[in-house]
Formats: sequence, C-alpha cells, structure tokens
Amino acid sequence: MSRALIVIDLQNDFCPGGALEVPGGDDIVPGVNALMAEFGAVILTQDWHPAGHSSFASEHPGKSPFETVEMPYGTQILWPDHCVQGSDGAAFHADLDTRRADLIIRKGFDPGIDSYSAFFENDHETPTGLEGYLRTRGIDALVMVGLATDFCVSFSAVDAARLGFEVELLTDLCRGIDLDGSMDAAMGKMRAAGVRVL
Ligand code: VGL
Ligand code: ZN
Repeated sequence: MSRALIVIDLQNDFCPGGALEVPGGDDIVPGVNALMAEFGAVILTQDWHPAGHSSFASEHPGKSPFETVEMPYGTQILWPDHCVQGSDGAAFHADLDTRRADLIIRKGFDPGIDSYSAFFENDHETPTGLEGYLRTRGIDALVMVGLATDFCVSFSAVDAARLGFEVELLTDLCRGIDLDGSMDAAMGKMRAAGVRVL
C-alpha cells in the first residue's frame, strides 16, 4: 500500500489575520512540516479564486459573508473575498515547507463554481484531476490534514473515501471554521463515509 499526505489549503487567508481566518490555523504548520518526513508522496492543495469569484459575498448585492445563495449546483455559502490568485492571502503560510510538495493542486479557479474538495468542484462532478494523479502513482491510502476541517478538509476526505481510497484524518493537524454546527456535521459525514477520524 502506497500512502500520500494531503495538506489542504494551509494558506495565509485561512490563518489568523487572513481574510477568512480559521482560529488557530497557523498552529498546525510545525506539525504538518514534521509529518512530511513520514511520507513518500506529499500533495498540497491551494484555494485559488479569480477576483470576483461567485463564492464571494461581494459579488452578490445585498448579501453578507456567511449568508447563502442558490447556485445551479446547489446552496452556496458566501465568503469574504479570499485566496485571490497571486495575492499574499493565496500564498502558503510562510513557514510551510513547500519544498517537499510533489504536486500542488489548485482549485476554485472557475469563476462560476466553488471547489471545496481536492477531487471535485462543488457540483460533485467536475474533477480536479487529483484522482488520476494518485492512481497513476499507485497511491491508495491518504492521510489528510489542513484547513478548514468542516469545509475543504471534510469535502476532500469524503470524496476520497467514496472514490475508494483509504482515508485517515488527523484532527490534531486540522482546524475548523464551525459555522452553525458545521464541525459536528462534517465529523458525522466523514465517519459515515468511512474516513478514519483520529
Ligand atoms: C475553504 C471556504 C471557502 C476551505 C475554501 O479551505 O475550507 N472554505 N474556500
Ligand atoms: Zn475558497
């Protein structure tokens, strides 16, 4: 069995002081760096939105961040502008050891659709290509860490489990946003999908 470490969205905008800060987001950086040494494959994801992305509340007159809108692919939570392509906010945390990354997969670049998961956009259909990359490298087990537990990490973990990967989530190396019980809901969905939550 060949394993990969998947580090989700450890970017400035999700760390304290960022546009969509996750409490304690930066605390996990040293632990994530240390964990990289245990893996033959390390993959980073990077939330990467064009300016004016449809998930930004600023694009929806009368709407505020954390309200929702109906999109053709379902209900979308609206976010503060974040992770705009090429901005400092979209950069990885300065202390993250990006040298070890075999692949950096960017997501959320289509202006009309959000992409929480590392595998599919929020229509749950459009692939990012990560599945093919992992399979062609013979990787069948994934360990996931990163931000935010209840959005991009849980969507990625659930999709990976559904695709047949063996998935472990290291909660000590994840931090969440927790909007209206989203943390408990995410834990329930991950466990139901067969993700080992450690
Ligand atoms: C994320 C909301 C919007 C995440 C990304 O990384 O969890 N959450 N974009
Ligand atoms: Zn985003």
